[in-house]
Amino acid sequence: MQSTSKSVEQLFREKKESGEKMLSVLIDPDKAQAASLNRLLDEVEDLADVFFIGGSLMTEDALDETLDRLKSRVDKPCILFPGSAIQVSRKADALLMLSLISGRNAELLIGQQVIAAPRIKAFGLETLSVGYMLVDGGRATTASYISQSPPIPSDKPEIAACTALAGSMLGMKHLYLDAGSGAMQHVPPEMIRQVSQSCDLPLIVGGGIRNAKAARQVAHAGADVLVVGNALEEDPGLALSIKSAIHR
Ligand code: 1GP
Repeated sequence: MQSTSKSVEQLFREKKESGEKMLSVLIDPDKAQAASLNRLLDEVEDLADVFFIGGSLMTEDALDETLDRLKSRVDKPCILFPGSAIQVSRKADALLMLSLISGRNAELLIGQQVIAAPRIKAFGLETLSVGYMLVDGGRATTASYISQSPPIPSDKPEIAACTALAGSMLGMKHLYLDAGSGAMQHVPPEMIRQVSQSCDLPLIVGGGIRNAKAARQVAHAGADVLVVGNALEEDPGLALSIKSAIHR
């Protein structure tokens, strides 16, 4: 890591053990022009615990530039959340080494990781192994379309819990339940509850968390790290209410 001495994995583990919920602000490099990013950071730089950077589909070559802008303003871990092997940058502090365990697309279970691994090693990036699960959030998302994998039905928490358990038995150290960016409904509390009870791993939850009430439900159900993207892009001022809701 560049900006802090503690590893991100250690940070996630310690926060989980202390019960302190974390807020991750998702930055989409395609949408992070200087003015909009600065407007977002004015509101969130003190409230975010970490930043995730990435997206299921990137149409601009803006990853390095976004990280430069971000790191010139914040001293929080900037963590890549890659949709594919091209989303690797030496400028980040760490990378979520995602394996899409809810899907059966070998390319996203292991294929893209094989392609990215040598560059990740050469860059010296910290990697966090993550069992990544897509959950139906009420509409087709870029994540489910691009990954060519059906999401877990939202009323089947037991499928998510069994998938999480298998991921933990395979050695994954973090879990991520994602309803997809812009989801109509966030991951249901019952699914979060069953997954968090199935194994003792830091649990990241995102997709469709649009206000403080939703954030409180998600945190209360057992999420350790809440990821918010769209809602804060649209209204950065929401960060304060979301942060206080998850800390209550
Ligand atoms: C999606 O979890 C993120 O991968 C964030 O989703 O943009 O809907 O907050 P939103």
